[in-house]
Order: sequence, then C-alpha cells, then structure tokens
Amino acid sequence: MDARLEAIRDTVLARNPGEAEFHQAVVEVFESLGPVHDRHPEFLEAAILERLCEPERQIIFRVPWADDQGRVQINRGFRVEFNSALGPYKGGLRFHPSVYLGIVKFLGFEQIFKNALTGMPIGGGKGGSDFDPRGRSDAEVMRFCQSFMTELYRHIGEYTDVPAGDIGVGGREIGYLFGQYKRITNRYESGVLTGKGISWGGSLVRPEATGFGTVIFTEEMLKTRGTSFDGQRVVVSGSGNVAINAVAKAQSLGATVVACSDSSGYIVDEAGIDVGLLRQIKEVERGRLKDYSLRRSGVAYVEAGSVWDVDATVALPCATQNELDGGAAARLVRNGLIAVGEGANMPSTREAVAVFQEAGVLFGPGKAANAGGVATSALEMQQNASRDSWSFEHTEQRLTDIMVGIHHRCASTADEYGEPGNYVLGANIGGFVKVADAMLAQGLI
Ligand code: NDP
Ligand code: 2IT
Repeated sequence: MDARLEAIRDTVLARNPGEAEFHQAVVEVFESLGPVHDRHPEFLEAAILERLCEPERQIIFRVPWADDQGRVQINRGFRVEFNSALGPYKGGLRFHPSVYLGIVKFLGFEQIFKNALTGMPIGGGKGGSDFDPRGRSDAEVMRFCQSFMTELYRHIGEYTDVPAGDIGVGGREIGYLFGQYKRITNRYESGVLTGKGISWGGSLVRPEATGFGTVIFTEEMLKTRGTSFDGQRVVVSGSGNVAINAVAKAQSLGATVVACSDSSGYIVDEAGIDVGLLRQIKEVERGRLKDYSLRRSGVAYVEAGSVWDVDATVALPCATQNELDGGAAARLVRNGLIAVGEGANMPSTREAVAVFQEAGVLFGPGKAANAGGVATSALEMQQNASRDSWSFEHTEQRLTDIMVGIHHRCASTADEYGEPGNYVLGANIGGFVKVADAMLAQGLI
C-alpha cells in the first residue's frame, strides 16, 4: 500500500476497534488508491480519505417488541448514514443475528463506491438489526418492523435517507416498514423506501435486479475473453433473493447452474436447478433447501462442507461476507474456474481475491457486480418522483444499460491506470474519484 495511505489506514483502524469487516473493506479500497493520489494531491490536502472513513452520522437504537407468547424481546437497530456527496443516503437494511456495527459500517462503506459507480444520484448508507427472522411468525416480523420503524422514521425521507432490503429484509418486511412510516407521519411518501410492492409504488424488475445484474456484469467480463454464459457450468451460493435470480438469469443465457446453498447445506442438481421449484420452496413456503432434494429426483443434498467443493467454470457467490476463502478459491481454480461475479457483498476473503487475480480468473467485485439492485432502487425512486410506472421491458433495458456501463467504467479505469482486467482497481478508483470530486466541490462538510 502507498505509504501516505498507510498512515491514514492505521488511524482509521485504531479509531474503529473490533470492527473486522469494516477494517477489511477499508484496507481493500485503500490498496487501490495510491496511484489516484499521485494524480490528485488535492485529495490528500483536503483529507478526503479521512472524511470518507468517518460516517456522517451513526444511529443505534433499542427495538423492543413482544413475541407471540407475549414475552418482551429486545434487539438493537442501526442506521449508518455514511456519505451524502452524490445524493441522499441509500442502502439496504439487514436483519440477521450476526449484525453489529462493524458489519453495518463495512456495508455502508462499500455502498458509497457502489452507488457512485451506478451513475445515479445516490449517497451511501446501510442499516439493520441483530433480529433473527428465522422461525418467527408473520405477526412477530410485523411487530418487530413496526417497532424498528418507530425509531427509524425520524431519520429517513425521500431527500434524506432511503432504505431498502438486504439479508432477511424482502418485500414482506418493506411492506410492514412502509405501513408504519405512513401511519406515524401521515404521509404517503413513496420515495422513502425502495423494494415496495408493485401495486403500491414499487418497480418492476427490482426483485430480480441484483441477481440479474450480477449475471449481466459477469457476461460482460466473459465477452472480453471471447466467451459467454452459454454452456458454462455455474455454482451459486445462497438461495435467497440474489441467488435465485442469478440462477434464473444464468440459465436463461444457456448456462447450467448445478448447485446452490443455504446456511444448513447445499444441493447438487446436475440437470440444472429447477428455478420454479426453488422459488416455490424459498419464496412461497419459506422452507429449507433440503426440501428441494426431497421433491426432485437425481438431486444430492450435502450438509457437511461447502458449496465451493462443487466444480464450476463460473462461480457466483450470493450469500454473505467472507463465505469463499483462499483454500476454496485455489480448489476452484485448479478445477477449471474462469470467472467469479460477486452477487453478495465482500463474499470472497482477501486471500481468495488474491488467488483469483494471480490465476488470471475474471473477478467482478461486489461493489460493481451487484450494483444492479441499488441501481434499480434508484429507478424506483425516479418512478416515484414522477408518479409513473415503467414496463418490465423498459426497466430491464435500463438495468442492462447500467450494468454494461459499470463494466465499461471499471474496465476503462483499470486500463487508464495500467492494470487492464483488474476490476477491483477499476471499481475502487472509478467509484472513489466521483465521490472525492463531489466532496471537494461541496467544501469542508
Ligand atoms: P436473502 O436473505 O434473500 O438470502 C440470503 C441467503 O444467504 C440465504 O440463502 C441464506 O441462508 C444465506 N446466508 C445468509 N447468511 C449466511 C451465513 N452467515 N452463512 C451461510 N449462508 C448465509 O438475502 P439477499 O439474497 O438479499 O442477500 C444476499 C447477499 O447479497 C448479501 O451479501 C447482500 O448484502 C447482497 N446484496 C443484496 C442486494 C439486494 O438487493 N437484496 C443487493 C446487493 C447485494 P439461510 O436462509 O439459511 O440463512
Ligand atoms: O447491498 C445493496 O446494494 C443492497 N442491499 C440494495 C440497496 C438498495 O438500496 O437497493
């Protein structure tokens, strides 16, 4: 790392003790930014990096609710409003027992650069709770969401901060959150949340957008090597919103997706995953992946080990951070891997990224490859602002154009800085310069 940036990194790490994921995200970005500061010494003089690493505002709050037995439960809620240089804070809410400030800050930090890469007017933020929705009834999830919004409402707004979904937060939760916001404020403010239902202000394609976008970005990377998804053997991790739609899109482009996972195990379906059955089990029944293997012949369900034990030519990690380590990366590379598109945020460890890059595998980092979700959220905001709703075809074309544009921006930035094919460098520099320029223009705030 550039020596000037090392000193800033050390300060950031010391100021934020015990936040391993935030440290990892910061260090990964800093490693790309040395050459930018050679060209732009004004960024150092204006302390852009020090400012970028300090969230503009961090909110931590109590979320009390009553379970179905009438027992009082307490969770912790977070919203980190990281950077508003390019627009209102924008980013999802994650409900998962592992959530703590370090996770929310890593996600919020990544979101700044991701949102900049989309070219849309959105700043970076993230939030969530250590609430575990698994095994909770609809009524419990509703009461939790209502209590969460009873504090969050005072911090968000169409022009301030616009949350959406992430792990554990989908259409159902956004519905309960929106209902409570409306009730408290007496305002039908569509643009305050994205990922809404189609009949009440949502956008077509938003549910599919992250998974579709990841595949579109990966297809663009494959094209640079004269190939495509057609005929590839693909493994996807996770079986949630991003994973299911990545499976669907990859198969529509002629790939065979042979495996996917949840936190209990993974399935191997050599015939290619039946997306209809997967949606039925995961989206309609909220069931476990094991059920898939019980309802379709020729499918193996594996509880031990990792989905990355399954060979693939293209890997799409779509579950969670640090799910793919150096050992798994080396095994995949030995067995013929040519490309990785990160649907999840930071799913590959630093060791895994190094293995992929040294082996010459096409590697699309999450902040570029999964930006289709937030980009389509910005399209939802656009539709809300003009009280319009677009067709599926039009919205999907906008998403495609945005993903092709992000790929182009990353690739051309990597070329410009003398590292062709390095999408990590391209994404970090491409996103950073845009935000840094805006921060300089807006003065010391
Ligand atoms: P969902 O809650 O819909 O699905 C998450 C999936 O990942 C589930 O299959 C879940 O399994 C699995 N998973 C979650 N945590 C773990 C864990 N600790 N270990 C193993 N498996 C785990 O979330 P999304 O599909 O929305 O999100 C997936 C990833 O994509 C996240 O990294 C998210 O930040 C990222 N992302 C999401 C976007 C969106 O629009 N939703 C946009 C951009 C990125 P189980 O059900 O067993 O817990
Ligand atoms: O990580 C992400 O980009 C998301 N969870 C989506 C954020 C959004 O505001 O749509």
